[in-house]
Amino acid sequence: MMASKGQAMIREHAVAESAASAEAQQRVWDSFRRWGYLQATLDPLGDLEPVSMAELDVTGPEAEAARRVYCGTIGAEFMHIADRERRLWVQARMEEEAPEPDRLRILDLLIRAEIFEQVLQTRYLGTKRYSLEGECALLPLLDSILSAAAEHGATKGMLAMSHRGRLNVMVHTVGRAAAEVFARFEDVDPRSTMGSGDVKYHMGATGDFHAANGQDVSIHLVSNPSHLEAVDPVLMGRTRAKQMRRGASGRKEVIAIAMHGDAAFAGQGICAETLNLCGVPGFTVGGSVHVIVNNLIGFTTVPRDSVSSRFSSDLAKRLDVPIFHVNAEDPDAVVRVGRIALDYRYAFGTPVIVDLIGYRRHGHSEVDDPTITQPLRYRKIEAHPPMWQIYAEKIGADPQPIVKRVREELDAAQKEAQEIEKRPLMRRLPRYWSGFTGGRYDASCEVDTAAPEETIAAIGESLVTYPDGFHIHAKVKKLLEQRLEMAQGKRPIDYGMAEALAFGSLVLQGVPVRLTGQDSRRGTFNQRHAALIDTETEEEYVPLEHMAPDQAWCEICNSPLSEAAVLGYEYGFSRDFPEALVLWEAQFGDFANGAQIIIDQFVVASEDKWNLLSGVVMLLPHGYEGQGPEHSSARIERFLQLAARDNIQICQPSTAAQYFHLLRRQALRMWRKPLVVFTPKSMLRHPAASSALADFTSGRFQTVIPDRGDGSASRVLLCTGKIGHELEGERKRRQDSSTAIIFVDQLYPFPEDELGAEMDRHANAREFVWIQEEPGNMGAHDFIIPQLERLARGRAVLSINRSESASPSTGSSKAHEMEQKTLLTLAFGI
Ligand SMILES: Cc1ncc(C[n+]2csc(CCOP(=O)(O)OP(=O)(O)O)c2C)c(N)n1
Repeated sequence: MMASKGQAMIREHAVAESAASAEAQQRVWDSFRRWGYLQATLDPLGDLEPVSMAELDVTGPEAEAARRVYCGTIGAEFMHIADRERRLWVQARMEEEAPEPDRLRILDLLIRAEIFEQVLQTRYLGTKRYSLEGECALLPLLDSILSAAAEHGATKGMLAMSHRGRLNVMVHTVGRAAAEVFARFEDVDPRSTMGSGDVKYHMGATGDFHAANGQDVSIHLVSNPSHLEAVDPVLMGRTRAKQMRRGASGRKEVIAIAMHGDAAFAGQGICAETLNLCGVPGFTVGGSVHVIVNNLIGFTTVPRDSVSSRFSSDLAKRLDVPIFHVNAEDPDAVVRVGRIALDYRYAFGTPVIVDLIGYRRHGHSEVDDPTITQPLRYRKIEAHPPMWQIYAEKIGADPQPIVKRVREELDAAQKEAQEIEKRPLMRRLPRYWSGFTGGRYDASCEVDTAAPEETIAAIGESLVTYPDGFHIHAKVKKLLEQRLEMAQGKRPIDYGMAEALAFGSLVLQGVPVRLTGQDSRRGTFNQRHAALIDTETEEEYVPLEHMAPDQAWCEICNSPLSEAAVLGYEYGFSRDFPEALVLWEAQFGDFANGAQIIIDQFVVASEDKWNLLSGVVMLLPHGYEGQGPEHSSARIERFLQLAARDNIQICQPSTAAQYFHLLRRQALRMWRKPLVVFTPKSMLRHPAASSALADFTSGRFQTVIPDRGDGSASRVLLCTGKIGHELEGERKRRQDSSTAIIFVDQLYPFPEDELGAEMDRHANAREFVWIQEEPGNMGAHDFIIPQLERLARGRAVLSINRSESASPSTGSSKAHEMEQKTLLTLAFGI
């Protein structure tokens, strides 16, 4: 039967109305999806007030349903993610019915966390432990994250965190025995820690986590310094190294979990630098998990004074990644978020952020009174019951039997602690560290670093070979032709080629090479050209990756414009790839101080503090060439001041062959020490610094380059780096035969025997003159003069340098030239 015109109109009207109402409902839901987190109930103490939003000022059943999802104890920020599939993924997980958690497992962890702190408090009153109380939900959160990771195939969890709750996490997540942690509170024999070791809440720890599904996940909590967040890039570098060791399944098997303080995450620039590494191919770890242990305070400073936006997590909004805020006093929501976060990481391979909002029951440490600065908040906290009590009541469980059992366990552990031998615990390193050594230098570690002539020729061939049809840039083609001639002994070998030969020979010997830095693929000074670029397609070809089918891998990557995060990353990488040559290159050495915390806290001190070795190399272009105060000095003086007990090596190779042998020495010796190399700029292609092929096929790195004369000089100039070549040029110009020039290519460990012998050889010398380009208060001056005075055996030791200065160099190239001329004149004139 045909419908009448009137009936059809009614139907059309109804359809339009329902479409309009579906659209309106959609709008309501979308408003909550986008803004709901601003009105979510996130702060257990209610100090974080909801933001009033016109978009959320709606009523009706749809609004109520959306409000329940998005303004409860989870606040999800995900609508800024550009990829619709990812937004829909988060939306679906938020809007599905919350799964039933294992509430007794949660309760057990909450009780354990709290009672552990209480036992420490009563037994070791007056010691700092940086209690987790107020944020005990961190334990169920980590439990949920790691259990989910185990289901996804993770076998290794790499964790980093600062002081807060660290001891608790060591016991309950990393699986260390409580007795072991207690033992660190007992008196340690001072003779075993003098001048080394670290406080208990910085030490790393390794153990096993027992996931909910019964699987074990091996956990490593990374050692970290007091400098908040400095460990972040180290964690990422270590994770990448461990992933690479496992090959294709590495990203699935190894997961990085970084915990942050709310004040530190907002304030420390290294967090931004580290997050920015996440999607860069040479640095990605396939998604890291970040937990902000947000107690809404940093020491005595409230969020108003420590972050310019509502959440300290806002920093992470620069990335296309979800942020989940969650009220720490709703443990069911906390574990749900942990699960969603992990599933997201495994679905999309990006970082994910969990902002766990709770409070801090005590002061910054337990010996600190917080009522002076936050009297009202702390009055509230004092009246607030511990989380496990609230939770037990909520789920209707009797907590007392668990409390009793945990207390008994911890009492027994504390007794056991008194019996444990009172010395710092040394951790066993992974197997791949076996054979490598640290400690004091011993000449028996030296190895042959020369390469046979045929090998050099073959490497040379491979280095200049690229696929048929590859459109090579005319300038690069010329450079490659020259490199081939260098490898064939037809022209002297320059630094760029020396480095390529070092890398090429190492990968052929099975030693992997990883070099990162700003513009490192081409090289700041147009000297490297590790990647050839097709002029028609911009396709890249890296000859070092195609040397031989069974070669080791070679990664030469441009890095983001960061020093701290990238050096931290490479330091971390070197910690888990000791058999590789791992290098970080500064654009100019002057910028390395952007990574000062990494240098001070990790590179130079980690062996002393934590007995952890690294062979990371820092390439720092250095030299006074009239380019101004920030393009002259890598601050030799600072590195020398940091050197003690053979903790690092500080070298300035004065020729291409020296550089070749130095790099190979670093990789092939089993002695693992960070190496700081002051590298050249203008000298990169200078004939005086180039070397003959024979210097690569024989010899090794010389810590001291003796004068070429017969030892009859009456005056001896000692120097390091570029100035030495300038002095040699000046000596030649003057036809001076009474002056000797000695290059000190290794400043530390100080080559006492080699330099002493060379100084002794100059028996007629009346004086020894240290000459440097740097001002008198910089460079090697203060370090080396006392050493020279000792080795001169009573003969005069003088020095020539630029006048003391607050800034490393003049900004005027004319003034620079005059100064440089004066240095040379003085060198031969006084
Ligand atoms: C780089 C750095 N600056 C300053 C300090 C001193 N300091 C130690 S803890 C702390 C407050 C940290 O607050 P937050 O990050 O919120 O972590 P919480 O202690 O509240 O867990 C400060 C300023 C430090 N350790 N590191």
